[in-house]
Amino acid sequence: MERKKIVTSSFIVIIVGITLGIVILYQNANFTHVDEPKMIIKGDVVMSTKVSRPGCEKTDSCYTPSKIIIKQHDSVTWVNEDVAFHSVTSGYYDKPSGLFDSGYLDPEGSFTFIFENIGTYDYFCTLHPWMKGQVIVELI
Ligand SMILES: [Cu+2]
Repeated sequence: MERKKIVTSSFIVIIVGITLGIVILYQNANFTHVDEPKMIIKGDVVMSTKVSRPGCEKTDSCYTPSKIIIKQHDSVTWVNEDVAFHSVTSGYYDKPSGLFDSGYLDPEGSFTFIFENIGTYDYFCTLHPWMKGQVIVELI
């Protein structure tokens, strides 16, 4: 009889252990899910990862797309999907035009500008001279 008791107790301990294990696993899985970063804003132009190092200019992919064509009075939203700071600044690296400047954009940060006049607008990143892009604004 004593042996049966031990077997039953062991069985109960094992079942409780497995149940606890499943509960802990489930909680961890849930926690990981909640903790995942979410990109809420969808950008027209994206600064993707690793553009803070030279190289993206070779494939014209520092800003993606590097050239965007819009209609007059439309806006463009840039989203920083990199882990480094970037900016969206009108003009050229040594010659900002002063029309727009996002300042330093945090990772996941975004910047929107409405283009009221037709024309071709070059822009760059104040932190990374190789990062260049262009907005072309056409008549409606
Ligand atoms: Cu940059």
